[in-house]
Amino acid sequence: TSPYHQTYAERALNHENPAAKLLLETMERKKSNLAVSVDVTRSEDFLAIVDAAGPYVCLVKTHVDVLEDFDYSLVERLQELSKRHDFVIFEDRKFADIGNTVALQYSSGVYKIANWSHITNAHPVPGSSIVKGLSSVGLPLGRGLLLLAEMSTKGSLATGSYTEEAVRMARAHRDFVIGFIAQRRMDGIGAAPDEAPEDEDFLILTPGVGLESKGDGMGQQYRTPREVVLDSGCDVIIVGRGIYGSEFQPDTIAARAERYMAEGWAAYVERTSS
Ligand code: 5BU
Repeated sequence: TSPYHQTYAERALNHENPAAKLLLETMERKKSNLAVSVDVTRSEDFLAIVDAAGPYVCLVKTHVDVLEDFDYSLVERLQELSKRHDFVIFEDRKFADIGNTVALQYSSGVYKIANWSHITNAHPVPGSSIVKGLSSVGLPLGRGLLLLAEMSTKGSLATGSYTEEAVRMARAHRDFVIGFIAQRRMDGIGAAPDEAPEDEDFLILTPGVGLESKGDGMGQQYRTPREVVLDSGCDVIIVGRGIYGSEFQPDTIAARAERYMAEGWAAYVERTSS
């Protein structure tokens, strides 16, 4: 059976990479394929949102560079919440430079992302040297990388042969590349029929998910959890403003997160039982 029909628990056994295993096991344990994306500028709001949504999510996706009062102690508090609520951490850094530079950006600077983020991501645009650079830092730490094979935005250039090349790049680095940011399953894409490994199982994490709106007026496009998980076969739904809105009110955040979690899980149950 293909990963589309397999349970997250079954798929956890197919993965050697510790970050991929941890994510799949967390999804199964919490019965959640929901990730919350927290794009706010104040650490206090950031932590309040993570704390409110934490019980309902398998993963928290960060953009730590938008925090105007960032201090490294924020990382420790995020890690505490990650233990308390049992979620994986994904810094959505979208690395895009030469191997040597991304290795420095990943390990060093103010954020030291590799120290605390189980998963990060990269644009395949520089070629496979970007994976080499990042894996030199991340692999010894048990981290995992997602390649940006597609984007959710209107007019995205990551389509067609670019997407196919991203999948080939991942296939060549399966110890570190655990999957993709994409809008659909990538199994077998870009491979001749006899080329795609039988046991190919990439995780698909998908932003651009919302129940209330179709877009944000700045190019973002939203689909529902059901469209993303059931119709397109993605594994993790990533929801930002659909959960935390503009008021950052803990009860509302918890209620919205619970709703997205329920919808995402129902779509997964339907998919794995079909
Ligand atoms: P939203 O508030 O649910 O629209 O936030 C979506 C998040 O996902 C935001 O952090 C983006 O940076 C991120 N994102 C995206 O929206 N679309 C993409 O294709 C990629 C990332 Br890659």
